[in-house]
Amino acid sequence: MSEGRSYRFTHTISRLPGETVVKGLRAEDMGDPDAQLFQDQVEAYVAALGEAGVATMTLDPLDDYPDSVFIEDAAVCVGRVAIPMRPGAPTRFGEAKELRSVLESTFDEVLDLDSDGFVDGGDVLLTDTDAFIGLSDRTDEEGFRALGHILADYGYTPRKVVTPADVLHFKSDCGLLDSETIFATGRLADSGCFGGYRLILTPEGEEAAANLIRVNETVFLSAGFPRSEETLSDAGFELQVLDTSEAAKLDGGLSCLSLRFHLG
Ligand code: CIR
Repeated sequence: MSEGRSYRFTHTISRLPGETVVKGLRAEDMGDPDAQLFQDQVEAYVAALGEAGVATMTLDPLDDYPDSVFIEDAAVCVGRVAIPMRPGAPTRFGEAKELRSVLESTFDEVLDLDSDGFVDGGDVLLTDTDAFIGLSDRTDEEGFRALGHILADYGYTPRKVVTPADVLHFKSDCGLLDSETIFATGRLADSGCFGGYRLILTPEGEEAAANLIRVNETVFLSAGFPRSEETLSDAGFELQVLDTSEAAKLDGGLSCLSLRFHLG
């Protein structure tokens, strides 16, 4: 079933952070992000995505939503279909509605979750065949059921998994490297959730490197994780290292900063 659909993309959508990004949610205060530097980092990220072979779209900041730069949480995209999420943080719930007109003009179909539950895109890892959906502080059983129901129609097997305690999103701790291989932290892999996949473990102490993305032939990795870089280069992946220091201050990483999809 659609070999490579989990990482072969033609398009991305990102959103620039606005001035209010300094009010973004965080589990632990490491200081506010610098709004200008954050914007520069998102622009560099979008340029790098373009070099990986996708057409990029960059949306204006939404000042009413300090966390809206983390656009991945507001929708899940499968081919020509977009599914707005129901973000689990009250200050983020409206982001999906703000995104809707862009989704409607970009995708053939926009499908709504049939649920009062909650699900954040950051808790959803799509492989070519499976949809891992992590229950977390942001994603609940009802959200899992509703999203799993839609994704099953597109050939994905929904797999209910659990985001580790004290970890924001399932994908904070893992990223897809190819159709069979996942880069994951030991604390997540230890839960045994990745049966059927080859795992490369994130080196201890470099857990934040796990939130990587693959786009076509390029694996994007956050800067500052030399052992992860070595491990992934040795495994034969083509790496592009990007500075995500400002996103990290709000518990975000590479996957959160774009919606990636294939309009084939
Ligand atoms: C939040 O707490 O919702 C944001 N500060 C960070 C969201 C990161 N998104 C992601 O991991 N997909």
